[in-house]
Parts: sequence; structure tokens; C-alpha cells
Amino acid sequence: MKLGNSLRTLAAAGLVLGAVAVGAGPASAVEKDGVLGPGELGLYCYGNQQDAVFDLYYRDDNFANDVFKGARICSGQTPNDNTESYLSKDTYIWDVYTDWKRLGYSTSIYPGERAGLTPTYFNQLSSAYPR
Ligand SMILES: [Ca+2]
Ligand SMILES: [Ca+2]
Repeated sequence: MKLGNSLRTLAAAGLVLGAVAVGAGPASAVEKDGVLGPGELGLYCYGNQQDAVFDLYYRDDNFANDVFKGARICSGQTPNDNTESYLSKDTYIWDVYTDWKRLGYSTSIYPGERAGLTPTYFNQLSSAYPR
């Protein structure tokens, strides 16, 4: 009886949380879900913004502990040293680096910018920080 009540309470709490998540709507991006949403920087596995995207909302100081999501060729692979192009849907400038924790070479990606990574950064990025 007590267990049953506890489970019902948990279920009710889950429903409330679910309703809040749905109510938040499409304006709230979920980072690292494989879908580039508003406020996110997208780093793509292939050139020309093709195949899987590593979508960042917050800083990430080490890409090596992440994987591309979704059902693309690169899905399941690490984005570390494995991105060739980008698209920013963020309103902040991002600084990206060729090694973890702001080490290595650095370049900046501006709001709305879409391009291929140049040779120094092509398949080399390992950390990223919004300003
Ligand atoms: Ca996302
Ligand atoms: Ca990471």
C-alpha cells in the first residue's frame, strides 16, 4: 500500500515535469541532441554543414567525452578532431580551440556564421567557449 502510494506520487511528479518540458516549446534548445536549435553552435562531421552535428549551447572543454547523436554516418563517433564545418545559431561569439581546455590554436565563430573549417582547424577542434 505504501509502495503503491509512493509510485503514484512519483508518477504524478513525472507527469508534471513532462508537462513543463512540453510547455517550454521549441524555443528552448537541448544541447548535444543532434539537432541544431536557437542559441546553439553546430559543428558538423562533414563539410558544407552535412551529416551529424555536435550542437553546443554551453562551453565544452573536452569534445573527447562526447558522441554525435542521431542516425547519421558519424553518429556514435566522437566530435573530437572530427568536425569539418559549422553553423552558428547563437547570438554570442564562440571561441574554438584545437586542443582541450583552450589549448592549441584558436579561432572565433560569429553569430549566424556558416563556413567550412580552414586547414588548421579542419578535423582538429577539441574545445569551445561562448563569450
Ligand atoms: Ca540541440
Ligand atoms: Ca565534452
